[in-house]
Amino acid sequence: MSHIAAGEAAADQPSLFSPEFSGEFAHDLSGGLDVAVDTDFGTAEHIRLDDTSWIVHVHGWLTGDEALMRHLMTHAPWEQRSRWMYNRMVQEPRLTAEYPVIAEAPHPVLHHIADALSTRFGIRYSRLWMNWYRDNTDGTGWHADRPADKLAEAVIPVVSLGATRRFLIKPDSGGRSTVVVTHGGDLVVMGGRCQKDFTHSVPKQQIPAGARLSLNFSTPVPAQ
Ligand SMILES: O=C(O)CCC(=O)C(=O)O
Repeated sequence: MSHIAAGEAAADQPSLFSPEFSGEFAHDLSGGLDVAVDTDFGTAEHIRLDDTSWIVHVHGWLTGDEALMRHLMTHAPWEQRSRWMYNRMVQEPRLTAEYPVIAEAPHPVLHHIADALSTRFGIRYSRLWMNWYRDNTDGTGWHADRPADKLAEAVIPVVSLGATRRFLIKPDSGGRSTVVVTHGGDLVVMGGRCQKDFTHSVPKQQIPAGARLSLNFSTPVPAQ
């Protein structure tokens, strides 16, 4: 793992949702939640995985993550999903909720988080799926994200709310995992060929952890 660049904290930067922001978004976009994002991405840490794959870890990108987490826990359409594992159906060790069309998500804060990410990365993020890791015994196994794994390259932003967890990514061809420790409010962006040449996971762990939500933004179909 090599760090290409590390930005400085941008605590004083006005953000899309902050009351001091005096631009065209000065009206309340947060829908009553005390949530803000750093539209300068000032705390971005760039992690180069190989020549064609990268991660950007933006520390504390979103403030007010606990308030947003509580709101989503109460209002999002959470499901307990099951899947076949070998020859039996097992419950996934997490809850999942999806907004296939973010524009239809009930809370405006989600639209504006998507807009901030779309502006930054030049990709129209119109779809959101969310994971709720109830505690340290929940997790996500090694996988690449669909449908982004059909593309040669993709840029997938994931916002963490709540408890600190470990996000791991490793080359398909073998080799060591890169560990990114995500705190509530952090943004982790997987870019380049991460969905082609790497798999990622959020492992279950022995160390106790409270609830964590991850907000995963994507495009509806693979863009050409
Ligand atoms: O929770 C995370 O940080 C990643 C989630 C993920 O990889 C997925 O849902 O596909």
